[in-house]
Amino acid sequence: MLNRRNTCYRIAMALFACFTASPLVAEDEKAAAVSEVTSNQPNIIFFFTDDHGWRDSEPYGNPYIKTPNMTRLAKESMQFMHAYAASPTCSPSRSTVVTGLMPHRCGADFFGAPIARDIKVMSGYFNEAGYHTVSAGKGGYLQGGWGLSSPGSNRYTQGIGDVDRADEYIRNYKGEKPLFMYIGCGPPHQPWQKNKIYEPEKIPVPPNFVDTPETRLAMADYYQDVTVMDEKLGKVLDALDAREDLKKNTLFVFSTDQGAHLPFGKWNLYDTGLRVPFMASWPGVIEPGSKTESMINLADVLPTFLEASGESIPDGLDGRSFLPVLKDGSQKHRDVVFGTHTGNNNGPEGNHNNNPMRTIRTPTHRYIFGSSEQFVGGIGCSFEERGGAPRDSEQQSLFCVLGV
Ligand SMILES: [Ca+2]
Repeated sequence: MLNRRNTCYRIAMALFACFTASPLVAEDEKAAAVSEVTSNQPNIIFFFTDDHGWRDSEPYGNPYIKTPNMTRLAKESMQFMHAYAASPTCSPSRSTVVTGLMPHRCGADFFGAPIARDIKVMSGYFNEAGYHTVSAGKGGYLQGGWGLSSPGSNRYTQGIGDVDRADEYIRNYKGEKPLFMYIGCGPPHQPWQKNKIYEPEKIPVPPNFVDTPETRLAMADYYQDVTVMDEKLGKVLDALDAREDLKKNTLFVFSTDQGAHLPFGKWNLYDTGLRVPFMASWPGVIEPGSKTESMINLADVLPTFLEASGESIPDGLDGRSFLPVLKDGSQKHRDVVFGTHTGNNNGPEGNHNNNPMRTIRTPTHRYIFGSSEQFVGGIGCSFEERGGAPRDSEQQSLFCVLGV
C-alpha cells in the first residue's frame, strides 16, 4: 500500500514538473523599454470579482438567481464554459492571474503569501506597453499586499480606490494612451449582504449540498451579494456604452478568482472551487453571444492580454495566450488544466486551510490528490469529525476520483 501511495505522490508531482523552471524576473526599472503606442492597441478592461461560483448566474444556467447585467454582457461576449482558476483562494489565484505563473512559481503558493518582489506583474507589462494603467476596487494581489501599491515599474499609473467610481472614470477618460483598467469587485466575497430579494425555499440547492434551512439562508445571502456584484457590473457597462469611441476598440473581460465560500467551493479543488465564469467581448473580433468549450486556466489571461495588445509574450510563463479562441471559439486551447491548494501561511497548525492538494482537470473528469488526512472532509472538517473511519492517504486519493 505504501508503494502505491508513493506512486500516487510521484504521479501528482510529475504532473506539475512542467512548472519548475526559473520564475520570470522583471527587468531593471531603469532599463525597461517603453514601447511606442500603436493606434490599434485595444483598451483592456478587466472586471474581476471575488468568490463567485461558475453556476451562480443567469448565463451559466441558474434558473433563479438575478444577474441581468451578466446576461446583457453574455449577449455581447464569448462565454467560456471551461474556465478554471489555478487555486481556490484569493492570493494564489490572483497572483497567478497577474503574473501568468502558477502559485508555486510566483511566490504566492500559500494563501496570504505575497508575489516575489522581483517578478513583473500585469500592470508592469502594460506600463511598458504604453498603456494608461488604472486599478479600481480590490487590487490585484501584488507585492504590496491586498491594496493597490506595488513597487517600481509595476505600480499602476493611477489607483482610484472605490470600485463604484470605475464607471465615472471610464465616462471621463480623455487620455491619449490606450486604457488598461483592472476593476476588482469585492462582492460576492463574504461578509454577504443580508438577503432582501430572494425566497430561500426557492433556492436551487446543488445535489452535493446538505439541504437545510441554514444552507438556504446562507445561499440567499450569497445570491443577494451576487446581485450586488451584478449591479456594479451594470454601472461599468453603462459607462462603456456611453463611450462608444472607447468601446469600439475595447477588450472587456469578466471573471472571478474562485468559487463561492460554500461547501466544496473556496478552499477546495472541486469544480465548485475552481471553475469560474468567464466572458469576453471585443467588437469586431469576438462573436457576440457565442460560447466556447475550450479549456483555459486563469494563468492564460496575462499572455492573452499581451498578444491582444500586440506585445510579445515572454518566455517562461505558465500561461498561454488563447487569443485564437477569442477569434474562433471552435479552436482548442488546453487538453488539461491544473490546480493547486497548498495551505495557509498565517493560520494555526491544523486549521481549515491546511489541506495541501493538487488536481488535474480534463474536459470530462477531475482527479484530486490530497496529501492531508483532513482532505476528504473539505472545509474545516476532517473525515473523522464527520463520523467516518480514519483513512490513509491512498484511500483519500482514491476517494476523490469523483468525476468533477
Ligand atoms: Ca477570492
